[in-house]
Amino acid sequence: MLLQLNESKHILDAISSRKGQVAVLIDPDKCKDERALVELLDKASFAGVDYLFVGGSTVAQNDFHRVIDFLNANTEIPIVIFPGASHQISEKADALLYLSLISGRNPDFLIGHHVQSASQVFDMNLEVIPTGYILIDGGTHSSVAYVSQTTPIPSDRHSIILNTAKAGLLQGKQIIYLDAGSGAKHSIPTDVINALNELSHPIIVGGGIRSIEQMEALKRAGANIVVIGNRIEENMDFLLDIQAFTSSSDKSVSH
Ligand code: 1GP
Repeated sequence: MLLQLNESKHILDAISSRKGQVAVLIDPDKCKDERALVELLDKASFAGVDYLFVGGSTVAQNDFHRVIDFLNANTEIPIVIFPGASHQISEKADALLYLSLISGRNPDFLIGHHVQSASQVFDMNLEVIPTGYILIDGGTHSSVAYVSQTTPIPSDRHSIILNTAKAGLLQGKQIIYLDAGSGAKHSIPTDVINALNELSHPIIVGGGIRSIEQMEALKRAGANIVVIGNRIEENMDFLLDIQAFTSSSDKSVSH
């Protein structure tokens, strides 16, 4: 049988189309309660959230599939996999951020997990988005740094961050994802995003984003997507504030 790589680009085009989009990160590890998920979906859809990112550093396969299946059946918001490992793939999502942890030097997270799942992913009806994943020091020892056994780049080393992003793009990555790690004390500084703007590729930013002011600043600096995890896990009503943020964004303007 001839394997066929899926070449659709709907989600990549949507991500590229404008700055200041919002993704809510759903960690299936923490979603045991279906009623809470229903409430989250209601509020996320009211808030005009653009994407649901699903994944995590320590997620069990059955929890991953349970949550993806539930989202697939219950929301129109695009589901994008943000995988922590090779078992976090499903055709029921709209896209897969095909992450390589290019700030690290752990071969498992540069190519190892990819080889394990390549045959399955290659044959899936799933948009695959090559993504250069750069871990930046956010002032805490993050789960992803621990699990990947890699060292984040200090946030003031702009030339290392820029050269890492450039190397990723030269390897064919379509997006750069800057992550300060879940629960970071300091989110990605806006001057890091400014330093990458010359690359003219979409930028996703996450880790430690807890206020609308931070979201506004990251959007102004040029982030295409800001990702919020913990802040919403702690209090879903933050989505009501996000509604004001998304409705003030001019969705017709492309950059
Ligand atoms: C996704 O790691 C982030 O990139 C999520 O971080 O949970 O701190 O929002 P928070």
